[in-house]
Amino acid sequence: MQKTSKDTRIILDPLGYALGAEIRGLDISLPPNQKEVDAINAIWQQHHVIVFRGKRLQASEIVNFAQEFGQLDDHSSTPFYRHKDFPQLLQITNRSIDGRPSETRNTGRNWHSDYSYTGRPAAASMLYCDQRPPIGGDTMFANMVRAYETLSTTMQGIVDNLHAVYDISLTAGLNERDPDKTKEVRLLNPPIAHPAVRVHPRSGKRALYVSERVSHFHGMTRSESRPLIDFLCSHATQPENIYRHVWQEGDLVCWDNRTVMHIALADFDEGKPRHMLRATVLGEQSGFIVGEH
Ligand SMILES: O=C(O)CCC(=O)C(=O)O
Repeated sequence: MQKTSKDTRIILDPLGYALGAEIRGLDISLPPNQKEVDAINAIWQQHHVIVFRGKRLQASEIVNFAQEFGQLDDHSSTPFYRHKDFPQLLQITNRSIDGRPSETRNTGRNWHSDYSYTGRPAAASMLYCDQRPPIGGDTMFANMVRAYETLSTTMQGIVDNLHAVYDISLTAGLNERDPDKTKEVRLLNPPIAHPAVRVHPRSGKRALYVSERVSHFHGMTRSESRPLIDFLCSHATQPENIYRHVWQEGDLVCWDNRTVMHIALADFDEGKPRHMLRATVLGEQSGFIVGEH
């Protein structure tokens, strides 16, 4: 199915049943005009993940494009992994950085929404594929609006009243990183409680906001919380609720962290380079520090 927006000549191809759409007809090496931004935002709100395929971009072009969609994070909550000239770009790579083995090679190996462990969880992320392994290195996305809407009304009522405590220590791969940097990153990001249902500021849609980086629900013990966290995560990640992106070099994949969670799969030969750059659009202030480590 194809739909064309008359004003912008944007072509839209849905990629998945639950979420995901490819946008064609736009040269993303140039900053979009306001009409194009509005058209992209409308598609993004409906499909949650949007994909621009196969356009080789410079770091500056990624930043110029991304900043049309909101204020970009300078990644100060994870300061060691930023692009040296563009702090608005986080390097997710298994190439060496500054002559040292990369510590972000295993970023994203459990289901999460970006920067949920901060007081300003990301609104959106835009991930550019500079280099991909010959096979695999895919990323999967889950539609958290659909996950919420397919809960029973009783369960919706329960999660509506919960705050989920996000703990950066549950970030997959953290323990493989330099212990001093990890300690600093933990101090920068103490455990924080966010509403377990996030309301999208533009669409007003309610989305489940619980991931594998939740340690417990505020006011509940960890053992009380565990079965509910596990249930909600497995409910949200059922195959029919997923879009799986198979990367090509030059792809820019943009997801809305308020309505989607994602996971980076380790389904590739670690000896082959995979190099990605991520721009992160800041979200609203949210949550309260719970003061436990
Ligand atoms: O490398 C990927 O495919 C995704 C990385 C990730 O999980 C993230 O940027 O939050």
